[in-house]
Order: sequence, then structure tokens, then C-alpha cells
Amino acid sequence: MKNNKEISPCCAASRERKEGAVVQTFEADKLKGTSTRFTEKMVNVDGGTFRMGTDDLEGFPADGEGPVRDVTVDSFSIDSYAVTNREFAVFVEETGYVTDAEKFNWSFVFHLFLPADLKRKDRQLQATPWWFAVEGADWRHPEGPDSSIEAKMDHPVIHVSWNDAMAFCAWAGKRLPTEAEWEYAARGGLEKNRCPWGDDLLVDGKHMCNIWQGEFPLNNTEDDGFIGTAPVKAFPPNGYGLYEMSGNVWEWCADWFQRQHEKFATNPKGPEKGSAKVIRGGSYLCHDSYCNRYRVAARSSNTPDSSTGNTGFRCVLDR
Ligand SMILES: [Cu+2]
Repeated sequence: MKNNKEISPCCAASRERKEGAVVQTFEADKLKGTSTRFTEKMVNVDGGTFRMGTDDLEGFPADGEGPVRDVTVDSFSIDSYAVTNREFAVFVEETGYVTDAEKFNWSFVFHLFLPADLKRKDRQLQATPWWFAVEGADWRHPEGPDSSIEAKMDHPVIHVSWNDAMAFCAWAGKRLPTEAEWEYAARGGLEKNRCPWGDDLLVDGKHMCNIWQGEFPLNNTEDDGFIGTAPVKAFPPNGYGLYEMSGNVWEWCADWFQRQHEKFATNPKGPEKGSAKVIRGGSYLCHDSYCNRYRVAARSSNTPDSSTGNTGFRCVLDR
């Protein structure tokens, strides 16, 4: 199965670019709240220089994971866990914000979560047939119009686009992490580590993150306890006290995606322009043998107006 890497297996599905993959020009000032929100969940990370990326062959060279390079980042604070449904609900309540998924009136849902009548052939992606563009799927209805988040208030918010994440950040007085900040934080102070806690996927036989076990995409054995999203803090934190930097949901970063990197960089912010934004961390759909993008050096991207059932975000603050 290791040879299926070109297929870009589980990772995020994109809205077609012709539907207008644009960065929203919402007025950040209008959304901006009076105070910085949810600071109690943040941890301070001291800046430093680290070895970013990987040259390991198990990675995806086409994703631009390498070469390994020296990157320096300033100190910052970062959410210890992804923005939850509970938090996103406060934002929407206060601002009346409408997400991209609600504007398009559809979002991508993984097939196993859908009743038969929502698995319409004409709404199924051809290259990645486990994704359906489901009408009425949005952050409040993660598995289609009849679903709810009632029992998932402490799960990461999903079906949020990069635009939506930026809007939340503006309201919360925060910002999205740069890709370099994200990886520095995910490594948790370790060097050349494969995962946020070390190199081995299991520690003492225990699962350390929410990814896929079993035969993708049909049978998830749920060895780690979850078929879809897990509540935040379901797994142990890394050395910086950060939860689920690996697995659970992909997380939006501020940068436009590119495959080339500077050999040395200080506070890199990515290219000026691009067509897709960086996402990091992998999700509950990543499988060890198929799409091991739960690794700390792994990366992917999606267009800024795309939303899926396995992508969320966390915020950072300068300090
Ligand atoms: Cu994956």
C-alpha cells in the first residue's frame, strides 16, 4: 500500500476553483470583539531555531516536506487545542457570521457518516470517491442537514474554510499560525521527531492520536476509539502542552502553499500569492500505511473557500 502516495488519499477535498476560490474581503474591524477571546486555553511557546521539514523517504516529496532547513521563529502563544464547536458558536452568536459552507449550501462529508440517500453519485468526487459534496452540511450539521453538534460541543469545529478561520481569528483578537510556527509548536521541543510525542506511532501499545485504523476507506476498526472527530484533549499533549497536533482534524495555517523553501529563514510567512492555503496535522482519515500525513513534517493544502468534515484550526497570538 506504500506505493499509493501519488493518489493523495484521504486528505482534504477542494471546491472547484472555477466556483471562485477567493479570499473573502470581510471587514476584520467589524468582526473584531472588544477583548481577546479564549486566552485561558493558550500556552506560551518560546521562540528558537529548529530543523523544519523532513528528508525521510516515507514522506511525500511532492508535498514539499523537504529539504530539512533551519528556521527561526519568535515567541508566541498558541491554543492548546483546536477551536471547538462551543467556541465557534459564541463567535457566530455574537457576530451573525455566515460560513462559506452555508453560503455555498454544501460541504464535503466522508461517506461512512452519510445515510444512503445522501450518497448521490452526482455529488461524489471521482478521484476520491469517499468524499460527497453534501447539501446542507455545515459546521452545525457536520454529517448533513439532519445531523447536529449537540453531543459534540467539545469537538473541533469542522466544515470551516480558511476564510471562516480568519474571521474567527479577527473576532477573537488572534491570528492563524504561520506554517513554521505550527510545525515548531507541533514538534514540542523535540528534534527530527516524526510525531508530536516522538517517533513511534504507538507508545506502550497506546494510540497517541486520532487517525484511521483498518482498511481505508471502508472499514475503520476504531482502535483509537474514534471513527470521526474526537473531543479535544482526548489524547495526551506534546512537550509544549498542545493537544492533537497530529490527527483529529487538519488545521489551517496562514501561509499560501508552495513546494520550495529557503535554506534558512526567520519567521517565514510563505509566498505573497497562491491558490491554496497550507493545512497541517492530518486527520482522523489518515492511515499509517496509506496517507501518513499525521507526521509533524507532513503538509497539504486547500483552497481558502473549501470546507470539509476533517478540517479545523487553532489560533496564535504574538507575545
Ligand atoms: Cu491523510
